[in-house]
Amino acid sequence: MRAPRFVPWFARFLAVACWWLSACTVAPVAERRTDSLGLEFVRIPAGEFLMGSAEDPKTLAQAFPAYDPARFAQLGDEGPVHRVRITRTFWLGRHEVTVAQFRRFVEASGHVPESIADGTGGYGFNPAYDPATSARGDAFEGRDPKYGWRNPGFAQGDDHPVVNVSWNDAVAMARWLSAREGVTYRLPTEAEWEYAARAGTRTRFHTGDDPRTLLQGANVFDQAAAPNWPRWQAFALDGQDGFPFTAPVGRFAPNAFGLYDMHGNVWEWCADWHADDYYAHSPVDDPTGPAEGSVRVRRGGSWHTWAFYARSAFRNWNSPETRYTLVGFRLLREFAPGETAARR
Ligand SMILES: [Ca+2]
Ligand SMILES: [Ca+2]
Repeated sequence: MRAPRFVPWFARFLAVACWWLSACTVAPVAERRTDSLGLEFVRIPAGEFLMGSAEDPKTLAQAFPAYDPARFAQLGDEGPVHRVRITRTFWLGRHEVTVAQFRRFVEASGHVPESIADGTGGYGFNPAYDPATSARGDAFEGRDPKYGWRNPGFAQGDDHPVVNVSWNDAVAMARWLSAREGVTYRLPTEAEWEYAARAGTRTRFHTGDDPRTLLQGANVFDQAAAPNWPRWQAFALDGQDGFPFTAPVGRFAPNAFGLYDMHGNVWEWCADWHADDYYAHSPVDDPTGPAEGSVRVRRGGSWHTWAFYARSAFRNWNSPETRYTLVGFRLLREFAPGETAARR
């Protein structure tokens, strides 16, 4: 008996419909909230991950041939790789804190940023400045009162990440927001930061192992930035990310948690003191860093950072009063707007 003519047609229709439905299936949209200052937060679920890196210097030297191999023997604080459990869901800034958001904080709170309060200013880009002429070889001119969060020596729009802000300034903003919103704002711990940056990945960057993958996901030291520092041309990313200085937040692809600029744009202050040997004895659950120290951790690299130092595992640090053209922050909120402990 002859099969009804509509069967093949219907089968084809079903196949096309299934393909269309699957093509339309996208990754779940990250749950987001916005607070009264306009800061957006992304819900980061509790979970566990492997923190740190155990890559051997030979492998790194092959992957980053322009670098002096001695650099790869200086990464002891990235190990040992160890399991960390983040036991509480938290909300992390979708973006780095912007110039406009920091200005609103300063204007509403009366906080005087440290670069102004101590009178010594910040750092800035001056094309006429030669790092070789400075005692420390600083890449930027400073400290100088003409530089600060309002003026890093290059143009910044309101939607760029604020720079020249100290760890103390970042904590002051978190405390002010905590009082204003009635919930806890703070800097992320180093463990929360790396957990959030990796978003389930074990690769050097959340975009992959190859530094060139950063072109899709980060504003780092690239061919757009290199002409301003020709001595470091060899370390510039092989490609154009389009930004010789800071970029507006959120211009590159987010990671799997929906967070932007975890690599590059600006270094981000973390809550912790830094210690080289901390990973060897840190607790599994919610590590918060050494009880005391002299320098605070910063993470993720910046618009001026060579790709190698923008890796998820890389740890850097400065004294809490440091202010620099490359360092900003993102805030963590322990509860979403309107959320209570009972509902969490
Ligand atoms: Ca760049
Ligand atoms: Ca960043």
